[in-house]
Amino acid sequence: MKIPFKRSAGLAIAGIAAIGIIYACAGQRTATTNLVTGDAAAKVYVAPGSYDEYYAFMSGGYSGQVSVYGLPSGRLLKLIPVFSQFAEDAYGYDAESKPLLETTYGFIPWDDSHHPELSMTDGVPDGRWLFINANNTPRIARIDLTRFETDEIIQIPNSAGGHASPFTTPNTKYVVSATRFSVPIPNTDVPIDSYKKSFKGTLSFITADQPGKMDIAFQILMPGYNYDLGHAGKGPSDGWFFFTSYNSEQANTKLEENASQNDKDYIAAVNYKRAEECVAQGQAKPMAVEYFHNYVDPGSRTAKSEKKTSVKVIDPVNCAGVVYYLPTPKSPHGVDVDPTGEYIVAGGKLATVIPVHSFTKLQKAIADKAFDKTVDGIPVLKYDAVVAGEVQKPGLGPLHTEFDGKGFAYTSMFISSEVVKWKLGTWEVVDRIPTYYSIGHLMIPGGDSKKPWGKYLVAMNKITKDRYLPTGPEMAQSAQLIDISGDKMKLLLDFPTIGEPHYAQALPASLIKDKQVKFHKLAENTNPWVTKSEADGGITRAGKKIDIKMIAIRSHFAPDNIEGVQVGDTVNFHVTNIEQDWDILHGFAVLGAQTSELILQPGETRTLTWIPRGPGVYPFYCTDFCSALHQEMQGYIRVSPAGSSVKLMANVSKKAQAQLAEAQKEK
Ligand code: K7E
Ligand code: CUA
Repeated sequence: MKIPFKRSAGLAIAGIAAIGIIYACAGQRTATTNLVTGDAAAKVYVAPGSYDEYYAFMSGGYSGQVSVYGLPSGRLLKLIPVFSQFAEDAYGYDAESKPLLETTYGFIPWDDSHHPELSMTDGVPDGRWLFINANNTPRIARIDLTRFETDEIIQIPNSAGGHASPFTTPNTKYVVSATRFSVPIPNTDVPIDSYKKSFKGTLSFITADQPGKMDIAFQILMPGYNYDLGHAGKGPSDGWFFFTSYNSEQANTKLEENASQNDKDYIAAVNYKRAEECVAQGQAKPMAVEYFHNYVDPGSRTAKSEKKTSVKVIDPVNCAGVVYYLPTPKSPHGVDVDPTGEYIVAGGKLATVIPVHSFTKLQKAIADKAFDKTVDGIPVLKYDAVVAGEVQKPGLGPLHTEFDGKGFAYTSMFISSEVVKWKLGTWEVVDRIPTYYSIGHLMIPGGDSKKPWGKYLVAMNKITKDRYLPTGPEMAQSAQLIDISGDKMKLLLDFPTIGEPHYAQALPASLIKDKQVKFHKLAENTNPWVTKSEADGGITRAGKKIDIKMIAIRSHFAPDNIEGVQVGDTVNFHVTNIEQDWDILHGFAVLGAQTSELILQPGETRTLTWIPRGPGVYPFYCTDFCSALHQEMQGYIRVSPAGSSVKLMANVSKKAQAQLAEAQKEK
């Protein structure tokens, strides 16, 4: 589970060194305990009933989900399902949410997610949405932060491995996605060793500022390298986007060796305003492709899928000035832009320095045509013409950098297992702190934005080993909270995480907490199967399809006795929770159900599909402890043999019958 990351990152050689260091660290437990200073406990203590200061959104990595933690306590607040089915709330199981996971490859129940990204206004996280990428089958999801729910997923065509994603532009006009794996475009049956000739990369810009309407604005066709990470420019560099690439060797086998030959790979600097011009001038060619766009209709809370059939593709040969390459040592991983927008920091994971490019110098180098060569229409700038400086002897295996807004940068060092603090402009290392163990990403709330809230840093570590009570061969991955408010970094807290949190973003809780939806208004529920009162419940048959409309309220279902179902029927329970009160949920489960249970938020309708296998009487019940009479919240459904003469029947209460009669009289 952790090994493939090292391999894919080309860190095999590094990995050997890392193991040595891991064991070295593991042998120094006393020393690590002493790293925690006296007031650490007070700094992370959030008294019962009090709130945390920040929401932190962590990717689940191979779990495909997002988990939400409070900082500084490290308390887990919620798990938001995104790219994987989730039994706790029937995400990806019930009829309403399943279409979110549709792709051109069919229904995908599990993916790998890496980078949560908050929406921004003027380069600062604004608390509207969180985006996250699916890495394996490239997609981008939008999570609405008034409900902490996935509302939209768009698939990225002409792409394989959506890793450099979904980094946002300063006003969330675009989120991006780049191919990690180059592939034949369009993908077709060719020999793998025709890589250099037939394989290409793409950089995709996806419009993101309209909920429910994400679309691919354009793609840029790139040389067949591996595109790894990205970040938007800001301030003076607003309008530009930077992507790291490795494998400029264009190896198609044994990359750990063959893609580590060149002294320098590239950062692709994309002028996306120029790309927009080329699209407007008709220089982007429409290409026939298929991809899905899935989104939740707000009234019915039901996901819909639409298939799209074309994208606009820009070839840099036909759009001069759209992309430049910045030579960057050596197989760079992260690329991070400082709060001023002037410095572009690369994590050259096999490099001995941290190279920093200057946006001002980049502009001058373009004006001066300080080019080494051109690759597929893309000018390669001279390293000396664009580099602002190099952080010397930072440690081993620099991966990712974030900023505190006070002139300092913090870089994660995978191999030497530490966070290194250095000064922008002078490039001197000013502090370092060990992490336990093998840090990947690090995160400062707002730390990739124009205005970081530079009080805490969270280290996300790949290896946990001896940090917690052992739990067999697999340990939870570990995050560490570090106080960065002073000159010296101070370790405050370890907390376990869910899946592998490649990255996280955080923002002050005040930006989100007062905007929460507390329940869905029943009057606004437009689900075709909504049941708004007991009198509306009932059963209908259409051929072998049975639809049961049912309400749930403390502490009963109505109807709760159902007959007339036959073996061979498919039964849809459409259950509406008619509560109009915060946090009053009901559940629904029926004996022998082959999918998940249902969990119903107040005011919403969800559907469980059940295929009874034999005659009998099957109980159903509420799975969420909702009241003192929760255990009374139950019912029965009778199933008869095929062809039976038992009549369709769904009981409703006397009160509901009276209401029904009254309503009919009025008609
Ligand atoms: Cu470095 Cu996928 Cu951002 Cu993991 S990636 S560490
Ligand atoms: Cu409804 Cu328990």
